[in-house]
Amino acid sequence: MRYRSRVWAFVWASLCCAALLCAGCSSGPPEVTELKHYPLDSLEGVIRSSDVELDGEISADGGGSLRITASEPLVVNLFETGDLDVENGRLDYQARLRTEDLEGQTYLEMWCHFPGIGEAFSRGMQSALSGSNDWTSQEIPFFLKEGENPDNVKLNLVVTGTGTVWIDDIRLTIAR
Ligand SMILES: [Ca+2]
Repeated sequence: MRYRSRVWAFVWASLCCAALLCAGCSSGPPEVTELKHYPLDSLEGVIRSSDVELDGEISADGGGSLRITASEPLVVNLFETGDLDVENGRLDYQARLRTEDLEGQTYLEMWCHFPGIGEAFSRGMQSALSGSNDWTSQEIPFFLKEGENPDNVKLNLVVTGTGTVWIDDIRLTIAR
């Protein structure tokens, strides 16, 4: 009897493991969908017009970039997406950044607005750049729970000091 109960315990444990593995298999890797792409080959759609200009010479994608010359700390409001029908996933704001003689830091910032709730932000302070850097890829996530469906997302660039920052090839994706 004792032996049999051990066997059953083993069979039961094996079944549980198999069920867990299957659950892992069926969910698979997250599916990534591109919601917005702003190549910044022109100033079209860029919200903030002061302190920013198109740079046709220096770019990450070969088609021009946006150059920000900061003489004081500033938040550059680049784009607003308007209503997006997404929830229950990870929003990622991606961009290429380059800096020259930056005193202070620069990083990406994203604000998500939810109807009837308000705004919440995500900031890339942990991967902030300062000084001089060639093009680097930056990415900040915002985790949307089920039912959290933003009616606007603001894509900003924060500069906490003075210097020159280039931004290029902005994308907003969702992984779910
Ligand atoms: Ca570009």
